[in-house]
Amino acid sequence: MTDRHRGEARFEALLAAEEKVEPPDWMPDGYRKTLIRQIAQHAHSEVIGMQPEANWISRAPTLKRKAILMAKVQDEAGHGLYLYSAAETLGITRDEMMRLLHEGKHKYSSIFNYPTLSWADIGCIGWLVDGAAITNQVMLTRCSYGPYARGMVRICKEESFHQRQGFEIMATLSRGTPAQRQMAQDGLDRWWWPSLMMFGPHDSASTHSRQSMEWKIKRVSNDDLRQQFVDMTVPQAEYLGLAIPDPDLRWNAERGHYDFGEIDWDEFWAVVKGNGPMNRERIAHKRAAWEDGAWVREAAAAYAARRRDAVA
Ligand code: FAQ
Repeated sequence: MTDRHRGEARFEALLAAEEKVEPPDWMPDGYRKTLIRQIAQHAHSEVIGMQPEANWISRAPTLKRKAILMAKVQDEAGHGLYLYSAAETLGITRDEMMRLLHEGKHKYSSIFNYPTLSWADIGCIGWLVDGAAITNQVMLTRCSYGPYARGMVRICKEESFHQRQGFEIMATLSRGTPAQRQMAQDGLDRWWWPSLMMFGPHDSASTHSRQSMEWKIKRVSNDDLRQQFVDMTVPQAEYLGLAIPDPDLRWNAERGHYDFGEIDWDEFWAVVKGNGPMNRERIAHKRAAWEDGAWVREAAAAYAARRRDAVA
């Protein structure tokens, strides 16, 4: 038996036994490539996702809300760092991931290409966007790749808190003045469909799902996760007294799930391909931050080199 055959057999055995594949283990090239693509995309989403929220730090309605929002945005930066570290264990450098993002060769979640126009949008990001993110990420705690799965455990705990803070903002606005209730409804009207798009194309149009599920990277399909999110969120909207902007939404007793309308897939693909309302601004801001921070990276690298020399 060659080394490659032994590696392949061990990889298959790990998957079958529900054990984790770890960085030194042999893995198929496609498995490594898929993980780098998905984890890098996920990390970029966390980092770009800081922008729409940071837009409201200086305008949060109270000092307490400002402190909470700052902590949340910092959490997202932390998630990005765990995820970049997880991707690095697969043999790609952080500089390379940044280059690919800045050149438009790496994607990030479509959701962060929409603007945050009011304070209610911060509530909607927590309630809906973090809600959708957790729905997707709970399954990733069972991903077959160890560093990604372990990173997701901590991220999910923090995302749950984020979801609660967003829901609390929405609850406060919904119980407020007519203008505040209107602001909450307007936020829901604009964030509902983009939140459903976060789960990706229909299973029939998903290029990676079948293979990723065979490799136990993904555990639940895009459409099944989207359905879980709708079933969880509709009663929450009812509790808030807000109307979900979908005339086709209704409970289907036979299926035991909510039926809902069709996503505008032309809009989804336009956003994914770089033509959403905020794509250009998001990448321009990200690149400027990377360039402005060059001196910090250089100073940190020089400090690390001096310490190495001192130890040697
Ligand atoms: N946006 O074959 P599939 C967050 C692409 S974190 C852009 O189904 P896959 C935290 C997909 O990449 C949110 N592109 O792909 C937070 C592929 O293109 P490619 C991010 C999308 O990978 C909250 C093509 O379409 N979460 O929100 C999208 O099997 C608040 C075909 O799709 C993650 O990244 C999309 N929505 O399934 C931060 C979770 N959907 O790569 C701040 C990890 C699909 O071949 C504030 N990722 N595409 O060029 C995943 O679970 C999966 O990658 C999916 C997509 C489910 C997103």
